[in-house]
Amino acid sequence: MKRNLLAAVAACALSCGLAQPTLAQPTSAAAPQAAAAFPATPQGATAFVADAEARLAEMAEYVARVQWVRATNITFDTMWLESRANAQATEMSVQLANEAARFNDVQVPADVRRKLNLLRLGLVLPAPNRPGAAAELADITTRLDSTYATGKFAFKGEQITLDDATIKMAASRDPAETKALYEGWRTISPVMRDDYARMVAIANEGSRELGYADTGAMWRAGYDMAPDAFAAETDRLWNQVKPFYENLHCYVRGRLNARYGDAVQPDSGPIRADLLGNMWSQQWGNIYDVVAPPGTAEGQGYDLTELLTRAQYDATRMVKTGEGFYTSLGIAPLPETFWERSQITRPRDREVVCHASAWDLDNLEDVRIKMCTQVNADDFYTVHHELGHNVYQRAYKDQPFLFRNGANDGFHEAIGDFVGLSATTPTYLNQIGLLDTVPGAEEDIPFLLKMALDKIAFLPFGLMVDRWRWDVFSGRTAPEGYNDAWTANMLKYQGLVPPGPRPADAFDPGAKYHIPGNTPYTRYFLAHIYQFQFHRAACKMAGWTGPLHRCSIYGNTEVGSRFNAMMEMGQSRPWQEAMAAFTGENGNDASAVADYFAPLNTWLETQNRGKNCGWEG
Ligand code: X8Z
Ligand code: ZN
Repeated sequence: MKRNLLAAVAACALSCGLAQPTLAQPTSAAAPQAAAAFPATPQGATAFVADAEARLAEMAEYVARVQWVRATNITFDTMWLESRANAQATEMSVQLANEAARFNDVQVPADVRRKLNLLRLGLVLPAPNRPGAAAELADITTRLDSTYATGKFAFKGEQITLDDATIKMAASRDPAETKALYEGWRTISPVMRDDYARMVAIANEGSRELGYADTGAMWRAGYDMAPDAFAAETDRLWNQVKPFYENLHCYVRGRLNARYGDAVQPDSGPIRADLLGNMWSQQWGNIYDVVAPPGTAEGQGYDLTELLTRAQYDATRMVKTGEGFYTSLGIAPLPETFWERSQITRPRDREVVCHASAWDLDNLEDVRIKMCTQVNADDFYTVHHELGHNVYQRAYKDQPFLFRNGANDGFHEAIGDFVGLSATTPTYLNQIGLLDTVPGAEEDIPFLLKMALDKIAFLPFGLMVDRWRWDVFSGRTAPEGYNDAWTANMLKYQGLVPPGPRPADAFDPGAKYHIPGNTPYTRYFLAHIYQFQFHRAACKMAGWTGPLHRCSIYGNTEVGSRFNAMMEMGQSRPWQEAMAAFTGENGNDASAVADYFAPLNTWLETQNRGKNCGWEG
């Protein structure tokens, strides 16, 4: 995850996780003095921004450390502390955002103008400027996040956690079992619904005071283009890749039908969501064995989970291996404190937030990850993903505080995913000794199918989460309709249905981390486009002329230094310039996704010939 400016000052690093910090020391008397100290002149604006950056930096570190303590040890007291720290930070951020408006009509240097704008965009959930609002909002967000993190449910007579359920969901091929897991995990979230509705109301009040129509409009404003243009841009990208998703959906549906029969999965209409090997059906790679090309038996000649287990990897070795990829690009090794202070596995003796995240505690060198790493293919990917956040954070640490962030939030999510595209190639797995031989061209379709199950299947999920939230924030979806709207989005975008009717009190969105965690999600949709743009450009730079899915940039320091140059820019320039700096392209472009998967798309079309693809809804 990536941090938002003020708000998150903390930083949690990026995105994921945190509850959303905000900044600052509470300082009651500061506001009235601001106008006098910083007159509405160019010099006043410059001094105001410098002062804001200093205050925010201090608050950010304070909040990040409190958040870290809560996220790695959830108790009544750590929740109390985090809630208080977040409230202070939100108050500071809101105050600075409002004060920034005094310079709207003052002619200021471009970087000062950019920072003034960023001050207004820094919060994920702004509180209105009335006593008690920030505290109430902070209580709710800490409670929501902690409820998710500590959720457990009964399965076969045992109380299980999400970690356990994730592993079972990946491995189970028994539809009664996957249904029980799907429904069981969703029993943790009905209790969140009223809190969520109240949170939406408060944050919308705060967003309106900052001049936005609602909180969703504020989120869409962070992309160096008009918010409506950004929404239209996500539609355009989705339309570019949708035919491909429909081909994959059609093929997978047919294979599930062959495996489970008409009573479980008909060969028409939507797919049953619990059959896809993932609690939210967001990545489907875990059911590769079920959908492997007919005639190839288990298809792809290796299973990464098996290779890691056979080579006796443990969690720390997975992280060390991830670090090794980055250092091979010429990027500095992680600081010693990373190893001393990170949470790499789930502690046995306390409640923690297991959803993976990367943190930047002091906005300088104190970077860490917080994971409950398991030795499997999913976490091999996640390790590279999280380290990408840390690498980005260190690359932009010399920027002024307000520019220490990703070019946009999709960039932050795309760094590690881009590296992961090389780090999952058979060539690389062979180089690091995990795979004995590099398979030939006969493995191309199996390999691409496996990748598509994760990367293409993700696209509609990456879009639908915030489509739901945008409607919630705008009021188009009222609290009574929260669950139905979520289910309707699953059908509309993903072509999926739950395994059975949902109970009247269901709040299924609350069972996905980023909803109670308040992490905007469109960033991951963007990252699933950007990582292919980065990969295509990097492979070209490396002189690679073969198929993109076989390209690995491992060990290429020239690519590494050009990538680092883009990362060093942080958020100092519009993201389009950062994109151009590395790829020579100046916009979002899904053609790189099409290029990467082209052979598979052709293959899927042949497999689907004569079928009635698609679904109603
Ligand atoms: O939340 C994450 C990362 C942390 S930023 C583990 N991801 C999304 C998710 O799990 O839903 C990475 C891919 C999508
Ligand atoms: Zn991330």
